[in-house]
Amino acid sequence: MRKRTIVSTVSALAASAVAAPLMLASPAASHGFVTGPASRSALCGNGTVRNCGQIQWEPMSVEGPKGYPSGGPADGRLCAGADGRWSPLDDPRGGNWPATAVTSGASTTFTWKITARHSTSTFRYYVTKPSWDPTTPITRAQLESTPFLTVPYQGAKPAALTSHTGTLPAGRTGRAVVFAVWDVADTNNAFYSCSDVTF
Ligand SMILES: [Cu+2]
Repeated sequence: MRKRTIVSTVSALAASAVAAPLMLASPAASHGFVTGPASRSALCGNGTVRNCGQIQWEPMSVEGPKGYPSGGPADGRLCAGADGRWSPLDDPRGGNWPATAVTSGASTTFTWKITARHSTSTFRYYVTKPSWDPTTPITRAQLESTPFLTVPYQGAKPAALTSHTGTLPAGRTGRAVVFAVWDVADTNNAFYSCSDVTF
């Protein structure tokens, strides 16, 4: 009897030892981020940009409340999905984030690395207005009110490597930020991503 008790205690310990790392691992294993044109998360995750804080370890985790623009993250907290852990993504860094060259009015492909394939409503892509000041955090007023690209999924799950192609607005010069929104269908959350580009 005594021996049985010891054996079952040991198995319970073994079971919890297995379960704990899995529970810790799941947040980092989830979600997704824009790899091209490189998002701020991607640049922090691959070491191109330093002093990013925790986002460097999990660039795929910029998740916040959905409902942009009527809901969602507050102005000035859009790039971090209003998650304080990722607030360095909202820091304009004096307008000096590395920017990917894009062509105004041309077809452009946006690529996500997706590590958890959530059932999806839409992917939406917004760009800053020509009047945007790159030295200030991004607000709704600084973004075009209509996405230049909307991709409906109707609940389907995106592939691990997902690409969407759309046409950037014509007649643009200088720096801009593409603000990408991945609306998850079956949770209250969305993923947010800011990519600095230069026309
Ligand atoms: Cu996820």
